[in-house]
Amino acid sequence: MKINVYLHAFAVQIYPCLFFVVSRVSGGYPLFRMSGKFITLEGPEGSGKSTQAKMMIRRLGELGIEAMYTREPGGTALGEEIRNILQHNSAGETPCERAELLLFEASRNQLVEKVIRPALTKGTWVICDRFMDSTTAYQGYGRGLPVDEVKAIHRFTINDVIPELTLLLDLEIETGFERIAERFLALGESADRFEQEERSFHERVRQGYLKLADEEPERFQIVDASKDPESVAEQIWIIIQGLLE
Ligand code: Z5A
Repeated sequence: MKINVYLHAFAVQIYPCLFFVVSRVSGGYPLFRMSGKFITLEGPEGSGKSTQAKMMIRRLGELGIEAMYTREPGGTALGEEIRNILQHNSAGETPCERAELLLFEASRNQLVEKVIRPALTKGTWVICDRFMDSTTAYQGYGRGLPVDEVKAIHRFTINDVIPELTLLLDLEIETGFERIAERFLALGESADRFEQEERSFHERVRQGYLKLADEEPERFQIVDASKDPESVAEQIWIIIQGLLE
């Protein structure tokens, strides 16, 4: 009888109080998100995501904050294999639209469970070069797959590992193409499957990104990526300082 009374008191009074305190402390998110911060970089091709990710990690390091770089598709051994299939048709055939989407999601789930979640749990910041919004922008808005269904698949894939901040490096498509062309010339690279898509595809992707940012202003920050790398880094650093506070 006495045990029942205690159990009842715990269920009705103590547990709700504990839940309230814990969720206040953790900002309403699962506890593992308390320590490391998860930041994603998004944007059209050539917008400077990789360049900025590396500059940001260097600057965080100067403050004694451990931060790691990872990218999509890829970031794990399995993910890098999938990247090869997706970008260079290494399986010998072009994936159908929904198969393409699911390959991106498979690479993502592997990255989430093997790299991102463990790093965040340890308190390491994760700076990810593309994440779920790339799929919404490219496969949803770019290819024309139903955006609501694409977002529902993300929820399954990311399993509660949600970016705290998404930096959208916005840039005119033409400027991005020019930067990539310069890089091809300098490094002797050739265009992958996505880079061969026509201009209108990339324009739909860019507009899709802007729509996503408009829908989730609390997560997205739009950065003008047309400036020189140092000015873009400065815009980003102002946003990061907000996170540090
Ligand atoms: N994709 C998808 O469809 N669905 C998905 O779910 C995911 C991806 C995750 C991945 O290719 C492709 O997969 C991508 C979308 C699709 N394809 N597209 N298009 P990737 O990883 O190889 O490509 P990317 O993510 O677009 O990376 P990128 O082309 O290398 O661009 P970036 O990382 O944004 O830029 P960067 O490497 O930092 O800079 C590019 C060049 O510009 C380089 O020579 C820099 O020195 C130069 N640069 C950088 N910043 C500046 C500034 N500020 N001024 C002038 N020049 C600059």
